[in-house]
Amino acid sequence: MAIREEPFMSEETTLRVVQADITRLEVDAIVNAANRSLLGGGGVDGAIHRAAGPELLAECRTLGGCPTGEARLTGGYRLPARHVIHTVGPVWQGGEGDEDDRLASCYRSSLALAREHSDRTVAFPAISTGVYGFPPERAAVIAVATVRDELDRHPRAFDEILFCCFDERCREIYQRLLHG
Ligand code: AR6
Repeated sequence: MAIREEPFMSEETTLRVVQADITRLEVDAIVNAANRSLLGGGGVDGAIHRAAGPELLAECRTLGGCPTGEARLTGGYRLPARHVIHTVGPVWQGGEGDEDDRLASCYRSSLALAREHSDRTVAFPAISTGVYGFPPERAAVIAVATVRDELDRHPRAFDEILFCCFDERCREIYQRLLHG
């Protein structure tokens, strides 16, 4: 799949939108939109487990799951990425169930783990916007605002944050949010 790149320079860190299969990205860490079992599933989770190989599932089994809004880090195994940061997004329930805060927490928790492990380039999928049904535009606003806020708090922690979109619509949304 062709990768389209839309760089946006913040003061210290580049924010970039790419339309790509996240399993192909040569970054320090990719984020996985997992479920609370951390034992694999469909969507981006399934693609990451297929590309990383069975060693990833073996490591995930040792973690004992992950609550919604938190994150856990594993190796990347056969992926180009050194680490996979597994985070569990909220299932969309109409917006009345704290979904916005839980989604923001996924981005914050993932970046906190990346910092701890010196991962300076990190790629996020559009967490919760597939099987979990979160409206894509609303999710992207939260993703961009939360990442920008974290970069303000930790201005030298990262070289590049990528928002990895699987489809054109997602890419357009992020492009608009980043470029105004
Ligand atoms: N690369 C980048 N993005 C992708 C890829 C890929 N290879 N494949 C899908 N997407 P989803 P969720 C996009 O459903 O909504 C799993 O079964 C997809 O187009 O993967 O958080 C887990 O185990 C969408 O924009 O994650 C959980 O049970 C985005 O990734 C559940 O799904 C997220 O879609 C999590 O649901």
